[in-house]
Amino acid sequence: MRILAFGFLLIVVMSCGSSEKTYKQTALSSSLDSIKYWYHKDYSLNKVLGISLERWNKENKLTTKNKIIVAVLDMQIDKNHDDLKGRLWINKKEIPNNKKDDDQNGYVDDVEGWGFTGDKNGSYVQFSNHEFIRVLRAYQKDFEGIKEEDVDINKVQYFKEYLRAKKTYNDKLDYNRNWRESLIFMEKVYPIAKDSLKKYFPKEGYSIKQLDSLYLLKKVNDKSFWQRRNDNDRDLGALIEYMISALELNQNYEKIVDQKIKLDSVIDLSLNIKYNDRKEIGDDETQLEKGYGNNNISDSFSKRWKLLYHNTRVSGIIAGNRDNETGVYGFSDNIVIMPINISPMGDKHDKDIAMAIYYAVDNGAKVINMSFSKEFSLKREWVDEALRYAEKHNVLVVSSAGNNGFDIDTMPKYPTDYDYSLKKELCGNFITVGATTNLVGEKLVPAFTNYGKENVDIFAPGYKIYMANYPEAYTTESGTSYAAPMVSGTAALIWLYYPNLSVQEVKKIIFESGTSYDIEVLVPGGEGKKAPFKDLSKSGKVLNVYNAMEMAKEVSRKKK
Ligand SMILES: [Ca+2]
Ligand SMILES: [Ca+2]
Ligand SMILES: [Ca+2]
Repeated sequence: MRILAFGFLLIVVMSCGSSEKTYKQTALSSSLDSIKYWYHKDYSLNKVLGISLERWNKENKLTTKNKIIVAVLDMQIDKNHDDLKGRLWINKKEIPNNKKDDDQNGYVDDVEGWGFTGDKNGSYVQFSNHEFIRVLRAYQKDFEGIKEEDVDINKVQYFKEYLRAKKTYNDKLDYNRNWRESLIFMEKVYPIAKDSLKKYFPKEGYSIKQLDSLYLLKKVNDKSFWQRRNDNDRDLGALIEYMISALELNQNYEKIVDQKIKLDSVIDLSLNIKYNDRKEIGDDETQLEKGYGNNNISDSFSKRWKLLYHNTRVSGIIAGNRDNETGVYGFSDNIVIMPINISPMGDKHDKDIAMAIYYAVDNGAKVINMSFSKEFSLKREWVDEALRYAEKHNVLVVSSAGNNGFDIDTMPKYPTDYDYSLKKELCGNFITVGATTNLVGEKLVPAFTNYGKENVDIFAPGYKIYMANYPEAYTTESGTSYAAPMVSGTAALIWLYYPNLSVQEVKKIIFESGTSYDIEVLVPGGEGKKAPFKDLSKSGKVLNVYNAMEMAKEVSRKKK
C-alpha cells in the first residue's frame, strides 16, 4: 500500500481484525451515508445518527412569532447567500453610513454586526499570529535561556507555559517548512508528470485506479513520496506517484501554487514573532476597549484570500432558509444571525473574543456560537469575565471542541469554561461540542475530533455535513466547527418556544436529552485503542433536538 502525502498529515486508520465485539454493530448502506441531510435524521425512525430535527419539524404543531438572535463569532460572511439573505441581524437603532454611533453602543455605523479584526482601510486582517507566538513574545524577555530552578516560585506556571509555547512553535515551524518544501517540489514536477502521462492517456482523464495499475508496471523502486522528493526523482514511476498523490489530495497546479503562496504568509506572518497583526487595526492591544475595527462584515472583493466561507457554513447550519425549500435547512426561520468577525488566518485574540461576547450580549443575542479553538490563551481572564457577563444576562455560549484528535482534559483547548489548575468550571453557560459521524459502531467518533470526559460536554454530527459555502454555494465538509452550530441552533429553538427557561436550564436540557449509545468507539489519536462512547464526554451523549424540545416543554410548563 502506498501512503502518500506531500502536505497534510494523513491519518491512516488501520483496521485490526478483532475477534470479539462487545457491542452490536449496525452496518449502514453506502446510500444512507450519502444522504445529504443525514445529520437531521432520527436514529429510532431512520436508523441514521442525526439530531432528529426533521422529526421534530414533522411532528411539531406549535407556532411562534418570537425571534431570537444567534451571534456567530467567526470570519467574514457571505451576506448575499441565497440561504442567508433576510436571515441576518439588522441594527435598526443605527443610521447607516453617517459616521455616527446613533445608538451609542460604542460602535459607529454597526448596522449589520461588527468586524473586530477590521482594518483602517475598511477591509480586514488576513493573517494573525498564532497564540503561542504571543505567549513567546510576552514571556521571552523573562525566561529566555533560564533554567527552571532559577525561576521565581510565583512565576513557574508562566515559565511552563513559555516552554510549552516554545515547543509548539518549533514543531509547527518544522511541519510548515517541510510542507512548503513539498509544495515547492510539486510545483516543479506537476507539469512534468502531467506531460509524461499524456503518452498513456492522451485525453488526460485518468483515475487513481488507472494510475495505480500503470505505477505497478513502471515503478523502479518502492520509495515513499518523501524519499523521492528528497532525492528529486524524475523516473516515470516517481512521476506517476506524484500525480496519484496530487489526485488523492484533490490538487491541481493552480491549487498547489495557491497553497504555496498562502503557506509563505503563514510562515512569514502567523509564525513570525516580529509580525504585529494589530498594526493594521490600530488598537491598544493591552486593554479592553470598544469601537476598534470596522463595520464591514462581508468583504468579498478587497483581499486576495476571501475569508467568507467559514461563517457562511456555520450560519447556514443554524439559520439557513427553510422556506425556500432548497440548499440547507436551519433550525427555524425565526432565527436571526448576528455576524461578528474576529477570525483571521492564525489565532483569534482573547481581546477580540471578549469584546465580541460583550457586543453580542449588549445587542440582544441569546446564543453565541464560537466555532474555533486554540491551544494557548494569553489573556484568558478577559474571556472568563466576558463569559460570566454573558451568564449574568442569560446568554448561552457554544464552543467547538477542536480538530486535533486530543484529549482536552490533558491538552488544554481555549476558549474554555474550565480552570485546568482548580479542575472546575467557572460558569454555567458554556457548552463544548465534539463531532460524531454517521457510522454506527466503533467509528462513531471521527479521528479528528477532540474529546474529554470533563471538557467536552456533548457530541453532535460534524462529519460529511452538507452546508452553505462561499464562493461555491454549497459544499460537504467535516469538523467540530459544524457540530457546535447544531447545539447553538437547538438552544435557539428551545428559547423560541420556551423563553422562560434560564441559560442553566437550557444547558441541562441539552445535556440530559441527548441520545446515549452503549458502544465502544475508537479513541481519536489512540492508535486503535477503544473506549466506551460515554467516557469521551461529560454527558456521554449525542445531541437530540426532538428529545430536547420534549424535555424543554416539561421544564417550562412546571415553571409557569
Ligand atoms: Ca452603534
Ligand atoms: Ca450611524
Ligand atoms: Ca434553504
